[in-house]
Amino acid sequence: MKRELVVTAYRKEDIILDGNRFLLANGHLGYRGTLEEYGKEQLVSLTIAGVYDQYQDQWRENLSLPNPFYFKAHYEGKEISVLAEEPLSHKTSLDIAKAVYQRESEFEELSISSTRFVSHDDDALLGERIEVVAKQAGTYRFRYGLSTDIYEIHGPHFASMKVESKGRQTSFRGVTNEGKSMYVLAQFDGLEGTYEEETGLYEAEMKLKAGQKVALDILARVDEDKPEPLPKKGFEELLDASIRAYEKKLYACQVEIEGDDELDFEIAYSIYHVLILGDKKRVRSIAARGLSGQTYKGAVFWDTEIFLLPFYVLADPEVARNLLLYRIHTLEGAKQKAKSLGYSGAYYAWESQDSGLEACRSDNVTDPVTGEPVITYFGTKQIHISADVVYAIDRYIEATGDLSILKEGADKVILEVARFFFSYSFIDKAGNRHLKDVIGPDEYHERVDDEAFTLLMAERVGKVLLKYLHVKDLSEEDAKIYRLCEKANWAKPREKNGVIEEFKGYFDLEDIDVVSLKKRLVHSQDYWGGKDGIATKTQVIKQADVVALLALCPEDFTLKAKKANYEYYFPRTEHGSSLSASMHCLLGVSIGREEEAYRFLRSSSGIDIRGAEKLFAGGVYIGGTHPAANAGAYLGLIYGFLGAHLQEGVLSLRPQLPKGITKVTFHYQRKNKVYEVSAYSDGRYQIKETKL
Ligand code: IFM
Repeated sequence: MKRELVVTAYRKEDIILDGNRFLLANGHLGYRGTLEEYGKEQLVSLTIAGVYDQYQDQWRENLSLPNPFYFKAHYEGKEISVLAEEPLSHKTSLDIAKAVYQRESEFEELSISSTRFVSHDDDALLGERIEVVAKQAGTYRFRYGLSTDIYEIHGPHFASMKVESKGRQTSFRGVTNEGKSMYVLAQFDGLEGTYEEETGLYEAEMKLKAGQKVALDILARVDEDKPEPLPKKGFEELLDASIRAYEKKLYACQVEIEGDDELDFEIAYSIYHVLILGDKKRVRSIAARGLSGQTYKGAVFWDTEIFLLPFYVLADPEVARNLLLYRIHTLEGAKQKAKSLGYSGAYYAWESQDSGLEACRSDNVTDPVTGEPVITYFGTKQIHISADVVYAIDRYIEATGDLSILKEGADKVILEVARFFFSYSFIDKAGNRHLKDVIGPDEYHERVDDEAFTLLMAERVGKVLLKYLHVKDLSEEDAKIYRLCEKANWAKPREKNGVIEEFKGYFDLEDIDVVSLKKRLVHSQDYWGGKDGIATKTQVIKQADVVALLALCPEDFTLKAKKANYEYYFPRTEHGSSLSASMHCLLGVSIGREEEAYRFLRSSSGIDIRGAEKLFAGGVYIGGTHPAANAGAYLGLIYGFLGAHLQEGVLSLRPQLPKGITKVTFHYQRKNKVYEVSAYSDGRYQIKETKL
């Protein structure tokens, strides 16, 4: 069973990819998989979740902190690093069963190896051990320390910074443009370097014999508002504690696949990338690019509710609950957004940060040739986000039976979202409610009317409200919303031969296939949607939209409808978003297109290993890890192929394993107990309690 991602060659062109695929994180902090000698050009970044800052009128984004793991070696005055010369050999690895990163590089003059962790035991902590073996006798110089040469997309975010050294420790205090104090404290043991005030780095020079080894242990911690001391424990003890804590998390959700080693590894790798983002301690959500940097402003999208939540419902229901609590806590922001646009109720931010206010901007995309903004309306028109939040609350309660979330404020979320949809919609002469001027998950067609996904998800909000809220408990004003839900007559999207029209007028657009359309691109990074994109006036869509609707609400559609819609939309979908594949996988399995579904599964599960995803959308860097696709791979396997269904804590399966797979074993958590499920190719399965 392979549980290590290993890359054995050094390729400059993979610097960004490696930063993503070797990422370490613990739900609170993330450290990109970059080498010690790297700086901001190589996208070095220590990221913290939930802390944002805005510099001048630039995009508000999550913070990047100083890098405690900077280290560069010199031999006889010459820099020895992958940046200066080709290494004789190079190996980077990530142990996804332990959440430990390692690097080994061999040069003529020395070899360097490192072991790194971002602690799963104490989430403020991270550590690294660097070892250098001299291969030639001579003078070696090492520069290391807490480097402020960090990657920021829309910075600088620290209005003031103070770096000080006291013996083996360096402390950083930065105050952001928004006035938040951040602290990083790093300790360097093993080398007796001299501190340089100007750079904030240490320099150690020494004569070494051939074969002689030196080691540097680095421990660092990150604090908000108030600095804390480092623990008085050594590197090994802390590394060990982190491994044990991570193993416990993993044990509760591990998956093993017999008969398909590649998928087995990719699913394990996908789980790693989702598991390292969950935070049990804090009410936080998960950003679209996780903790891999500042792409998408570190903001939370519908990705969390639709793709990540079903993973956590099985893997760690406490984290799932926290994800929903985040939406409850940001209800005020959603209400303010609705109000600012002239609506009542709660309109959740398309790109949500700490307060829930809208972080999405109309200049999110730029023209790759002119550099001018391509105006998009995601932030004001992608109203399905509010319905997605309610959908997730409903699914969470259905699966766990945890009605207490309603009292925690989910009842208010449902009510305010319903209020929003009534204020956004209008009633035609026949008494049907319509939603005009919206954007569905297919973002290439903007400002369309009666978008199917949005319309049906909005209708669902009313049903959820009637299911969980009781009119007798509501104020007179709120009872009006209840009654509106009872009698609301939502318009039905048009259908042709059983195919649901994605939005009004969609069937009248030019019908062209994706490959032919692509030939119309003038620049490879041109944005396909917006006002003048190549897809705008065609039926080519960005990602699963109607397909997503059918995959998410399978009980509402017949097999015939699922087949008709899948077959119609599949060839018209560009899959320009990494979210698309898993929805196709889920629907594909349900209509017997297993082979295609398997290909979609692999496209999600291998996404961050292969790094084949788009790095730019209309000139804007959108790289990083893809938590929603990683979670989507899990959904495709567990909820799709295995047909898992959790109802009030009781799990049932309907296994239809992909060809060649003989057995899938997975763990899930329920009321602090871990259960092991084994599913076989003949459709049998068994569930038993298990212990670490
Ligand atoms: O939420 C998605 C959206 O559906 C497509 N663009 C990227 C976003 C973040 O993953």
